[in-house]
Amino acid sequence: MGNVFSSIFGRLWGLQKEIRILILGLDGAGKTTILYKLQMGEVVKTKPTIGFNVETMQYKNISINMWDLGGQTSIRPYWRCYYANTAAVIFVVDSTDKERIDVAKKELHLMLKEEELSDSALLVFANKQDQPAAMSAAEVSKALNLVELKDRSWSIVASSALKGEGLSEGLDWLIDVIKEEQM
Ligand code: G3D
Ligand code: MG
Repeated sequence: MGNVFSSIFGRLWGLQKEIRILILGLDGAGKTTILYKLQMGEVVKTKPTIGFNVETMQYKNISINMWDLGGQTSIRPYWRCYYANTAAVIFVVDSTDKERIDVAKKELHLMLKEEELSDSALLVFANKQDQPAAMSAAEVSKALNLVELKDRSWSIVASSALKGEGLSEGLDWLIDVIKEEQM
């Protein structure tokens, strides 16, 4: 994964512009594991001064904000300060969590309605593919109703953060889109 790290973020680095990415998903989906797997450096957990934890990561000109969705509707208005100039949203799904896939769907679509995210590309990781009971990427895509998304570049990629599989494929796609649409 060290190679993945240097090639992907080396390419982002070359863009010479601050890039903001949000990594979202229900708790336990695998967001933190994905960041560590990509060797993004230290993940800093902020003190929950306004009622929720935002983990932030800064690497060169990439700024990543990451938080857990679900059951947090009352504090959602505060998230706006993190939306501005967001190039991309990475939405991580635990593909084994069939019980909460509807919650994930609701949260995803609610988030994408935000005006400030209207130009953001969307990458979905159908994570935990190493588990036998995992839904396939196609099944997750259907459950999240991704085909309903209009006027947005999106893609879904099967991943196993545990094994480091699918991550570079997904990020490669995302970087190409960011380059095409925002540079
Ligand atoms: P979050 O940051 O989205 O809340 P985490 O999720 O990254 O903390 O991951 C939650 C749990 O799922 C962790 O297990 C982690 O190891 C596991 N996990 C993450 N990605 C994968 C994956 O691709 N496959 C499998 N099998 N497990 C994964 P623990 O046991 O530490 O709670
Ligand atoms: Mg986490």
